[in-house]
Amino acid sequence: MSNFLLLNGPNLNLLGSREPEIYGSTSLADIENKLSAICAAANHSLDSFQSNAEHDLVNKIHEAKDVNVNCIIFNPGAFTHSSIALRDALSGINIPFIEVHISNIYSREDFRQKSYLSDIAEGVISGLGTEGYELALTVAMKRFS
Ligand code: CA2
Repeated sequence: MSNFLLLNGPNLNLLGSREPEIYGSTSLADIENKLSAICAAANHSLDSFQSNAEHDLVNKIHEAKDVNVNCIIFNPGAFTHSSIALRDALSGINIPFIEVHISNIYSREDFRQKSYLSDIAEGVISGLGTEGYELALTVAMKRFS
């Protein structure tokens, strides 16, 4: 049995309620439930956490080490483009993570095209909608179980 962590950053609690043309109509709860079901069927566990606060995300990343998380599936939201603190937290724990973006950050504004995390991620999924989370989990279960 392996432990996975689904981590979502700022404003992703709004998924499904606004801007469906960019982020789709699936809610964060739908995504969390789907990934939990996939994990349960494979006898793995999934912890899901969303926060709008950078320090809560940093603390959750630190905690992942204590509870032996095998892989983190992380959509850092807008912190992708600004947060050295999240980068340092992820660098410090030595747990693989997969960066997920619902939208294609490379087809959007210039400021979204810089990620402070991508070069230390196992890989990045961007632009495949909310299915990107499931794709990340599929790979995480194969590689990090
Ligand atoms: O495409 C992604 O998943 C992003 O990480 C989403 C972030 C954005 O800042 C990144 O550049 C790309 C924004 C999340 C905001 O989510 C909302 C969802 C519904 C309604 C409003 C915002």
